[in-house]
Amino acid sequence: MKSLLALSLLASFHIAQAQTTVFSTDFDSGLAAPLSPGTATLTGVQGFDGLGSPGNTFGGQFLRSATGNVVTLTLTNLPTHNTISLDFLFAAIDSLDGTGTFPSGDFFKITLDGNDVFRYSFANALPSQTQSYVPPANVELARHVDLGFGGPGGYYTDSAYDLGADPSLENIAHTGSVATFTFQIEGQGIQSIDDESWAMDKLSVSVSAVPEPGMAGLAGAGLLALWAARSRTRRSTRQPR
Ligand SMILES: [Ca+2]
Ligand SMILES: [Ca+2]
Ligand SMILES: [Ca+2]
Repeated sequence: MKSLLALSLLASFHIAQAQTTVFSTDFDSGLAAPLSPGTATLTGVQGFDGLGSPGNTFGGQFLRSATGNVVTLTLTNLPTHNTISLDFLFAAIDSLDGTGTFPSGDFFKITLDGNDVFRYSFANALPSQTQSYVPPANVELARHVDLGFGGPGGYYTDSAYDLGADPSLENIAHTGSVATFTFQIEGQGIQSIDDESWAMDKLSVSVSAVPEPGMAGLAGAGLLALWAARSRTRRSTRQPR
């Protein structure tokens, strides 16, 4: 068991060590070329300013989108990797309506190379609405508070999330030299931007090269040999009893 623990620690150490940031933007000095915003625009963050953790907060401008619009991020010439990770701050703005029939049916969806990697509804308007997204630890930054745009009050409260802290967007299996992410709120609840919208800030993508199975096997074999040697030593010292 000790050797297995050591091996898993070794593996996680390698994953952490090999993270390479391949794209990063705070949206404050324009729109980076790999982003195709559709109808989304750079907009001041209003009351979202400062939400987040030290070094990773909303500020300046973010990319604000109407529901129904698709924002695309296309990264090319990626270094050799086995996994890809997505980090960003997500602003759920105004009266998003969660799961249900119109005006509900507001699902934030992220795809990677055409496959869904995230799809959950978000609800801001009424406490009785159903939000399918249940934030893991350290993800929720604000919920049902007035952070600007429509409102204040009424149906137009807002929420904020650090989706970079959601493990489901970390170390997604990926090996291709091109990665295409899309971001959108879709579903039957799509309404105009003065009623509901969303935004992203502090967007970054990193890739990691985990050890090849052969390398991990060699390390594991070495640890097992060490464990076996120590076991033999322990047995031999016990034998006189
Ligand atoms: Ca910003
Ligand atoms: Ca608002
Ligand atoms: Ca809606």
